[in-house]
Amino acid sequence: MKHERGVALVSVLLIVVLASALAYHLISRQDIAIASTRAVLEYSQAKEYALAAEEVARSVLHQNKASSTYDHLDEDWRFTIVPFEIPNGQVYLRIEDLNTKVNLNALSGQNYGEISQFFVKICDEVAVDSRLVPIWKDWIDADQVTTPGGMEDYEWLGFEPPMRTLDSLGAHLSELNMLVSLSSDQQHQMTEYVVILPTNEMKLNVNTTPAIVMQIFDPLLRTVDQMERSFESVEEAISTLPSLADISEYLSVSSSFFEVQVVVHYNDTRVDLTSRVLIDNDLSGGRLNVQTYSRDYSRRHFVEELAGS
Ligand SMILES: [Ca+2]
Repeated sequence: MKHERGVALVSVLLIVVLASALAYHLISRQDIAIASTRAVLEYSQAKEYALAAEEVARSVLHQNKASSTYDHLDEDWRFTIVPFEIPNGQVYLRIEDLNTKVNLNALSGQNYGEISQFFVKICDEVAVDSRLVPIWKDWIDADQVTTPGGMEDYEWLGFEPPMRTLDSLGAHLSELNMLVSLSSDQQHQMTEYVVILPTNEMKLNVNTTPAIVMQIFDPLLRTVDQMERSFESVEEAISTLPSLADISEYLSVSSSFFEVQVVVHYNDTRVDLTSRVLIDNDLSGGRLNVQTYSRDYSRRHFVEELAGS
């Protein structure tokens, strides 16, 4: 009898232990599910704040374009107030002009002979083999005619693994790494000079292009950062800086491409957004469009830089 009671007690204890373990397991799983749902919700909310900041930037750019025909560094879009305070967080926002760097896609356009010389100088500045210039040109131009020093499908198919050229405009600077090996320092330096825009036009805004890029065209332009630049026309800029006359066809006083950089801190979540926008001044329709053509959530921004602009 005693033995049977002992067995019953052990059985009851076993059931209690199993029930406790099951309850603990269920509670743990529920905690994980709650934490996971909270993370998803917070990320979605932070992403919405980032998109809202992009909308603010587009609106600032729209107002700027509607009010003046030229862009310079003392305009409102340069001084967007940061950070915006939001419930349980902050939003940092900065707008950068992209018509301040040499467009790599311009190598597939007109005037390859002249434009390639600008890129050769940039390669010299960042200590990259200038053979990159004809190789990149063949990579993005629509034809299969090999440029001197370049490579089209015929050459690329001989590699292991074999490759074929893109034959359309590049979309991201990282594509350069397909063609040549660049150190992270070289890549970083390259971004000071060049940009990839969804056009084969080369257009630099004389009011906003920094001296580091300007001096590629003439060493005398090394001092432009110390000047007040708010030229209303390219002719006015040339009258002050005569060496610009040689590259006047690549100059403008207004910009069409901008980059919007956003950082959102919301509770424990952070979202970094880099949006690129195109301002399309449809003169025939009388409409001004500020369109986002790319969004990237992978690039991390320095909040200090955004707050200090
Ligand atoms: Ca090609």
